Amino acid sequence: MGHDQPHEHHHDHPHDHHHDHAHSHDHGHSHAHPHDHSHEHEHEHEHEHEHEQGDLHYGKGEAGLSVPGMGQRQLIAIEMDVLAKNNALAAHNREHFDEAAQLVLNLVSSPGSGKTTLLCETLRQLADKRPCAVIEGDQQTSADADRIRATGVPAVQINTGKGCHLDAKMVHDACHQLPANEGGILFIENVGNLVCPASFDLGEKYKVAILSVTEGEEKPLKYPDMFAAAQLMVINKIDLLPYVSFDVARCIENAKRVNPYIQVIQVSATTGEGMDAWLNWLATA
Ligand SMILES: Nc1nc2c(ncn2[C@@H]2O[C@H](COP(=O)(O)OP(=O)(O)O)[C@@H](O)[C@H]2O)c(=O)[nH]1
Ligand SMILES: [Mg+2]
Repeated sequence: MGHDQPHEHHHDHPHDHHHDHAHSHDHGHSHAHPHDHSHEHEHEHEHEHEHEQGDLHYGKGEAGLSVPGMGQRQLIAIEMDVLAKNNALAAHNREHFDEAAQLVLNLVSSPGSGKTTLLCETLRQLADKRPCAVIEGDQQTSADADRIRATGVPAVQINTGKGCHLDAKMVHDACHQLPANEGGILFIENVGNLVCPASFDLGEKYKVAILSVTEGEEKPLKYPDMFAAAQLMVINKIDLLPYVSFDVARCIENAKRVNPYIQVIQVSATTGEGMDAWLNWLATA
């Protein structure tokens, strides 16, 4: 891929000339303006002709996304409403977590990066040292909660159905199913994807983004919201580095471009390499 195109990222800023169009067409009316896009499209051709022919960008309006038949203002109104309700519940969760002096971490990643494997190994290492509890989010099945329970740690599975992320209400409900965990750690494994969970505060102290070396070092740039929201990036499966062309230094550089403050730990959940650094991070988080 074109690693050496930093201008591409900087141009992708939401504040640009397309806004004027969205404003003039979208005065909060409830009916849709299907021509929003064709205008944006024409503009892209005028101003970005140096880009490859055929590239499309649907995230340049005020809402940052496109839904067929809906205007940008409508989308923003819906999103603000949903997020405001979620944020209020997340604040409520956070109060409970603080009262119980419980460290709560929201683990986010693509499917298969190794969240559950890392969790199981972490729980084994923390056994008899610190009480832990787990909330598992997946669209279907209780497979991951079963893997967690096999370690002896209480776990609640949340199935989101067609939903692509956990929200604060789900976590609130799940907490009522778990024993009190005073002074312990509550790990929340979110539904696997690098997009939707970024916007939803669950009341956690930190989001931890897990990226495995089989996924490619450019992922922080492709999914910047997730890495911007995370306190820590865990690079997992480092035991596979000899077999894949994954540039660790470049990955860290990419993550720091979207989040200069992000911390980074490299681990292998299966060989145990790097686990000490992760456990130390947990001890001081
Ligand atoms: N080689 C290697 N495989 C791993 C590692 N961590 C997880 N895996 C494997 O990756 C696959 C997905 O792991 P899982 O924990 O289910 O990922 P999740 O979807 O993020 O919860 C499984 O086959 C794991 O055995 C690791 O550090 N090294
Ligand atoms: Mg899992």
